[in-house]
Amino acid sequence: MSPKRYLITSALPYANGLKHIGHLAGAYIPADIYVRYLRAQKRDVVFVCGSDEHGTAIPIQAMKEGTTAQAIIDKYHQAMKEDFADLQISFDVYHRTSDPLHHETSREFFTYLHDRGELETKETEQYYDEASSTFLADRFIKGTCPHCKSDRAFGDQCESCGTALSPDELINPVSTISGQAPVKKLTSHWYLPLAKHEAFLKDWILTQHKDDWRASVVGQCKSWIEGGLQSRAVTRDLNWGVKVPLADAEGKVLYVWFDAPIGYISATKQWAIDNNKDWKPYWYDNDTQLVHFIGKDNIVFHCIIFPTMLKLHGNILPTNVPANEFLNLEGDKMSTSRNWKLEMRDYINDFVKKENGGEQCVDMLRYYLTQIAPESKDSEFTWKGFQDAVNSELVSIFGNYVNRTFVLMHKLCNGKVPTFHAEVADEKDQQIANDILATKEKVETSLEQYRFREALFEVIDLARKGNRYMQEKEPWIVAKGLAEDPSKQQLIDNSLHQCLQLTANLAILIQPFLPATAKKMCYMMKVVDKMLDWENAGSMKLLSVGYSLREPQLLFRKIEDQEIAAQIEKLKSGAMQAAPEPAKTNDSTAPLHDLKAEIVFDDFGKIDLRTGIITAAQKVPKADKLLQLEVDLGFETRTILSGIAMHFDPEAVVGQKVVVVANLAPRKMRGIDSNGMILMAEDADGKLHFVSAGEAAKGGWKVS
Ligand code: B3M
Ligand code: ZN
Repeated sequence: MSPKRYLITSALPYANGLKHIGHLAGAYIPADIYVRYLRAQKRDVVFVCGSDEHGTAIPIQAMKEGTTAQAIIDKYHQAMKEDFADLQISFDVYHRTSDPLHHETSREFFTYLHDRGELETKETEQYYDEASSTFLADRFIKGTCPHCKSDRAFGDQCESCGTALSPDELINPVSTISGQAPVKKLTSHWYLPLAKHEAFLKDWILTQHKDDWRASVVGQCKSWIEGGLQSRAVTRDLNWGVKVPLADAEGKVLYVWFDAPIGYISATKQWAIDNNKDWKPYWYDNDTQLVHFIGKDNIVFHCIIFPTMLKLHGNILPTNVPANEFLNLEGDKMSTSRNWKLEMRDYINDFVKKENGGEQCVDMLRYYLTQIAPESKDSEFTWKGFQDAVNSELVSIFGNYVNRTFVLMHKLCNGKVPTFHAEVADEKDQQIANDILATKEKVETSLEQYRFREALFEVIDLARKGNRYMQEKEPWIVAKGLAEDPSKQQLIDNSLHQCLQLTANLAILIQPFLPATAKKMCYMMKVVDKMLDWENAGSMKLLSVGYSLREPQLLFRKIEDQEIAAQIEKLKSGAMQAAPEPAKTNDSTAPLHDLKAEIVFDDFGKIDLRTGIITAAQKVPKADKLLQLEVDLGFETRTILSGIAMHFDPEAVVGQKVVVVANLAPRKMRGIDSNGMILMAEDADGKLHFVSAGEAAKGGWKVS
């Protein structure tokens, strides 16, 4: 018995910056596939999301961009909403937590818990900035890290070594607002006493859901519960967020992780208002399946804290929380501070919005991100992997199958769906029909267990079987004997009839994953979208005999080598402009033997290395990391941008004899053309040193 209705949520992204493909692969694409599948089954489903516009992340971004918190959320809310729409993530509502409806909903929720005595209050001492008369959230306190001694440490985490910190651990703390040393002051807050709910959480997660939730999710919850459940503060001293709805709570707001998940409820309310529906059954009726799609860093909030809140508030609990692991990029973790990332927007601009792009490029990305989805362990996006997935699977298997079917049908069957002559059918014709039905069932099982990679694999595998079937039947060879034996047309008809019915089935099965492709296939088959209803899958009568079909269109274009090379280059030059990665480890030998793959002498021979003398140096405006250098190569003077500004003052490098990669393709950064690259050596502490050509060197000597 299937449930009466579904409420599907994707994590509400912080409105403090554009989101990258790791987010997309983790919480948005799988949710969208699931929702499209449910819709194709005509289930009652609402898909909600929205921007998370509270928390310290917002005012901090405002400080960075020199603007107001309001301007930040307005900018990024709009941008994220557009990016999701461009990538065909089909939310029924994309709400925002700054909306009055959300403030009201969150306050009601807090009040309900408060009035029933479910929250405790505690007084603690917290850092206070006297200059600005505010309590300081952890992120607003900076100091020296007690572990690595870096001064890039904050009250919640050290940016250099990554250790989680509390403000008390910082050496020489200062306020990031005033720059002054903060003082300790008493403050009181409301807490959710999780320990009181331990028995419930244990039973609900570790017993009831131990088999149907992902092992990684249950595992994280288990270690949290077993580590001892602490009371969690649900309010903060901050002037940005949902005001605490109590008389004695001046200057206090709800903690962002208290109000953000309530955002799912507010979004549902907004959807109900917009569509003249009732939102209540989606949050109160036990016959609703609530599923949260998130990344693994949000597990505790969605599996422990929010469910406890929901239970106390009388709501239903999530049926599943299919959290994904992380997606790495070209051999490294994605990181905003190191600028090692691929933003959704970059992909949209470089592929979707290009002349040969469009919706097919949306589907190409959706395909690859599903194929490598980090469902059970971290996985990796590589541009080469993207190219291979598109060229050797989408183009060569799926696209090729559909195209061949259409071309042959036009050539051998007058552009019409041919009759199936049962009297000459063989077991291969039957086998392909069986394969279709079996695939449908496998895709259903996989999707219902949130195994999206596996489901997609089955669909592609069916196209692979279609190619094999066609190859075995070879109707184009059979056609050569037609003049001698016209009855052979029946064999041709049978194979193309089956191939066409398979094409129609492929459109249904691929639709949740690649919606634009399915639509294009419907256009080619001259059928309405209704044919894509899931219940039609498995049928060998989707296209009527004698029906004439359109000329084929290419479903996917190839990804060229140059496109891949350009993206890798862009990624690397972007990262070069970001802060140099601080040394991650105290083990000073570790990174040094990390040799790259072997190359042959010819590879090395392509690089033209020359000696040069730096004759002038200046900082590049608005780029903390870059120095603009003039380098005398003897035969000419070059402008070269180098990411060394954090290590050297401009004055200190003038006169330096250096080694230059002289034949590197020019690259524009911050509007300046950089013509070459200076060789630098990095020691185990992450400090940079010039590779010197020796004191006697003149500009232009060859180095080999
Ligand atoms: N904004 C954190 C994140 O984007 C947070 C999710 C809220 S979901 C209710 O990872
Ligand atoms: Zn540190």
